[in-house]
Amino acid sequence: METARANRLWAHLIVEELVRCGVDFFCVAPGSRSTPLVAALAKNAKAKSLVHFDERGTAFAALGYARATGRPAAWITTSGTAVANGLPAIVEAATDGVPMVLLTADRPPELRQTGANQTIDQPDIFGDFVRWRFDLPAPSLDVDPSSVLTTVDQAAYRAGRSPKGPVHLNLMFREPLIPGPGEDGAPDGVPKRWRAAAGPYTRYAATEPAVDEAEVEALWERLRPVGRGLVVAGRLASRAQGEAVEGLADLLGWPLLPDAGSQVRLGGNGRSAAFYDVLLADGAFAEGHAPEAVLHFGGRALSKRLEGFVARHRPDPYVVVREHPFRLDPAHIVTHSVESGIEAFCVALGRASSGRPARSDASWAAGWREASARAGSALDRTLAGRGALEEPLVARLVSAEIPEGHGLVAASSMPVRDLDAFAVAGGAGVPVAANRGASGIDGTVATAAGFARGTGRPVTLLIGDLALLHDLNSLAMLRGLPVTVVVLNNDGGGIFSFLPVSAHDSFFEPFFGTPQGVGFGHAAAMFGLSYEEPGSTEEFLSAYRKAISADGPSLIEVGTDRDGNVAVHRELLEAAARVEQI
Ligand SMILES: Cc1ncc(C[n+]2csc(CCOP(=O)(O)OP(=O)(O)O)c2C)c(N)n1
Ligand SMILES: [Mg+2]
Repeated sequence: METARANRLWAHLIVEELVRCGVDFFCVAPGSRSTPLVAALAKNAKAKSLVHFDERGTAFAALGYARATGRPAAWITTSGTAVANGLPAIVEAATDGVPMVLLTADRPPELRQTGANQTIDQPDIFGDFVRWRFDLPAPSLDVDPSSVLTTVDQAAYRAGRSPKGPVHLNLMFREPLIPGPGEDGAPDGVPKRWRAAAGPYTRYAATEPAVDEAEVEALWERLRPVGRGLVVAGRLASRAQGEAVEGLADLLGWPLLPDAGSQVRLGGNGRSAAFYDVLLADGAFAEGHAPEAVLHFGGRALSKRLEGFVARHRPDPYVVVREHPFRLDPAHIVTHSVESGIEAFCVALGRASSGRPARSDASWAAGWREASARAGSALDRTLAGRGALEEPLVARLVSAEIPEGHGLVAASSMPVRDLDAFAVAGGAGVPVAANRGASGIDGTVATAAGFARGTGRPVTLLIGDLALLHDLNSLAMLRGLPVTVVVLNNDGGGIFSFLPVSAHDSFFEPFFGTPQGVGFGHAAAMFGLSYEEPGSTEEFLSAYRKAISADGPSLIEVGTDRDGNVAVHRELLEAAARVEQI
């Protein structure tokens, strides 16, 4: 049975080589064509796996794992539409520079384009959303097995080097797929040099994009005379990056505006303008605080008000520093775009500043900081005054309560925006993940499952009702994981009530509001999550504290009202603006 032996050998090489490259977490859904890969995975003592029945979920779990660890996970699927189900997560990973290794099983060439069962055109299915793709031939003992190893090494390297992202290996397997249980010994034909070693067959020395020193010097000369500059910390991959950006803001003497995904919005150093989004809602403040320069790090910031503010004032210089080469300039006003490791750039700029200190205006930075602190107090007073469990209050309570050592995932739509705008300025500096590359509301529960596995921490997921319904079956992945799902159930898409379309009474509700009229108690029971439906702040706090200290998953459902939610947002912003005008 040469075919089965060749399949076993190649699958063993692929799984073991990925592990040697540091890709040791495999997200798997059941299927037949991928049998050789799954059999090799099951026998590899160093590999860890997450098994779930839905490929869309396993792909998002791989994404969440990589967000937690900075390392790619591998995604194994059978052939056909199973492969297509990976696309949403792959789009998000490609857009946000998250590494991932896709292993899709396929039929051999004689069955392609023949109408054979579960056979579709797979090799280029992900188009430009993968950084690299390769269609391996069906395993054969006549092909040098070293070629399999060098292909895997190239794939792992291309996923992890700049620009990071998904890579795709399409893997054809001919039947019989694996040897029978009786003939199930170790694979033979393993390259000798590799068998004797513990590391990868080809070791890639990765280069980090480093910025030319002369460029950095010139940039510092542009930045140092600026009196009124802003540092924006957009979405960053780690706490270390966030802290490096905090340090640079101090060096410049400019206020730091930390996005919810910056890893320093929660548990920051106390010197940032955490409530900048709330401040910018106040037209007078925004007009009186025009920046001369902006230095932006990482992914796009969530705040639409910040985007509009910067576009209106057209700061010059406006510098964007990112770890990949892609443009971040929706308003077409960026003057310098720097591709660099975030920490490396901060170190380089620090070096360039030596002996040539920044000449910032101290009252400018203090002005932002003090206004932000006043806004924070105004939010507390207003929320306490209302008493009811409103969406911004729940986001604020979670940010204040979540302990060190935990992790937080925020869904697209209002949950992540409320966290951005209304989270407390202090709190624990927990890692925060949000799928804001392409801002989908899909796959969020699965992302949280992968994030929990990757961080090894208890995780809180703050999510809207539609996003939870969208990924309901991923609740099955939470079994045994300490994940607390806090669902803000406003019976539909609450974000749309903030848009001009909400004035169109004749069609708004059925097409945008989209009320589903569901509660999540039955889903919690179906998937084995403990369930609470608190009706007051006290009940929420007690349910949340209990849930986050449990070993298993919990679901806390908070019922809110979409119209009331618009009103409370308005009230909070007005209260903060009023403080400024006193
Ligand atoms: C996959 C996907 N489909 C549609 C959208 C458009 N969309 C943005 S927000 C939103 C509503 C989300 O509702 P919910 O999760 O309940 O959050 P809420 O708006 O109520 O805060 C939709 C449908 C999207 N971002 N992603
Ligand atoms: Mg909703």
